[in-house]
Amino acid sequence: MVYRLKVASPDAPHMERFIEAFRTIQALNDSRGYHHIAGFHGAPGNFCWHHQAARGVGVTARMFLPWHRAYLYALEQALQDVDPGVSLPWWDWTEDGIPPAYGAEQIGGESNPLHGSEIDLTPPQVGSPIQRRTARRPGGGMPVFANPRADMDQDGRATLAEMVGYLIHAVPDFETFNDELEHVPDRMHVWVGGDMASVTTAAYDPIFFAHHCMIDRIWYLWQMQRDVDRFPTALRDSPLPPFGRTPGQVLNVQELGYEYALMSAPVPPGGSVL
Ligand SMILES: [Cu+2]
Repeated sequence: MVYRLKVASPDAPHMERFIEAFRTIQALNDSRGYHHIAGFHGAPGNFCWHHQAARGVGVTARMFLPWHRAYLYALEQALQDVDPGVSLPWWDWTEDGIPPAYGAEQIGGESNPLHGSEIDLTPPQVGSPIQRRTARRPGGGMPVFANPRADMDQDGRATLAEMVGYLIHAVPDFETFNDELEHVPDRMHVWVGGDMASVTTAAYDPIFFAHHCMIDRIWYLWQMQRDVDRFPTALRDSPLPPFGRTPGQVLNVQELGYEYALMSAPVPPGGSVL
């Protein structure tokens, strides 16, 4: 069992370990490598589910959470091939903008693998070639705010922390939880900007996985408040390509060999703010 911990400074022991494993798989050019896995989400694989739809699949279904859980797990498995004790960290964007571990261009005199990665996509994978390093424009893509929390305030809506607390504590049914939660990543993708703002390239930015790890943790905390099996029965055995798993097989994270360390991560207080 590994514990997924919060993103911390690059010299924290779990971050050093994660960064080293990440550097290793980023350098692999085969199916064990970061670029291959990054290609599942948008181009060239286009397997991801958002807002009950996946490209190339003519079915409407709430597969967003299980698909992204299986996706994070695939990356974690690739990292664990390098270092069996490594786990994915989660970025608590209710507290921080881009964390230094992801924002720094260099760490300890070496290039920081979490800062970005090379994209190399050519037709027919994409309409026109994308061959460059990933980029971010934090606060771009919408009026500039100091942090994502301020962005939510501007709309007269909840802060991100309030919204997360509300979702975990006050929304009992999976359908509402899923649909409300999906608005949060949309906002964060736009706030990070650059490649994160496009489904086609988002997963090539390493921060994608720290962001979705936070989403997965919110789902886990929601499950812990209720029961892990609260998921539409009709979707339980649907395939989640390309992972060879079903939603029913990813509901219980302990069965996948990981957990979120609750003690290091106080759950935001509940609220009825939406
Ligand atoms: Cu996605």
